[in-house]
Amino acid sequence: MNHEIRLYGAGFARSARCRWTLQELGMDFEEISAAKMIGGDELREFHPQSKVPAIVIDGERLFESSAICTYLCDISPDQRLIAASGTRERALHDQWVSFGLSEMEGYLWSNAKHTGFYPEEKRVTAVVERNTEEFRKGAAVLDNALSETPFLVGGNFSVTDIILGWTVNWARRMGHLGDFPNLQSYLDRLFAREHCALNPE
Ligand SMILES: N[C@@H](CCC(=O)N[C@@H](CS)C(=O)NCC(=O)O)C(=O)O
Repeated sequence: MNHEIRLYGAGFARSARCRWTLQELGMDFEEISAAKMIGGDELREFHPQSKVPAIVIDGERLFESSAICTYLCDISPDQRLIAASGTRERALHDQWVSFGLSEMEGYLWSNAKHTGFYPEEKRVTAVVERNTEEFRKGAAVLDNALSETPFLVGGNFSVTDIILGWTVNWARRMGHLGDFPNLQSYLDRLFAREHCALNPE
């Protein structure tokens, strides 16, 4: 079934997860380059915090990159980029997405705020140190999981890897992968994919 899809995105931002998912699924879509719209009222119509990504699918709005990617896969079951709801594999998808966003990405995001996004007077160095410790605990769990399998669910590439791969690549770009060789080789496998949308720098 064809869908009318409009993605509000910005380069390598989290919207890259959605672009990559759409391309893996072979879905047609229009991407609005929304970097300059962030924080403004026009984008707020599609995202309550006026952030990217936001998407409009057949006239219905959705935000949060992991929810968007998961939904796109659910409406394209023939592409087998996600397991069906109620299966063990789907539970593992939910597990790793929750884990990656709460135990890893949240700390990276807070670090980005305390090292750059916030004005100097709001930045707290001690928060960055604690965040980094907590991030490393999460990264160690993922690194250990990837010592036994090339991809996170069922040994095959899936949308779970698109979502977690973005987080791991952000960690690499912030210099946090030194002690986690399995995360680095995981990224190598992701970068080798034709539609990989991760920032290579
Ligand atoms: N949890 C959200 C995060 C969205 C988000 O923070 N997007 C960033 C770009 S990667 C953004 O628009 N930031 C602008 C801001 O925070 O003002 C998701 O995964 O979609």
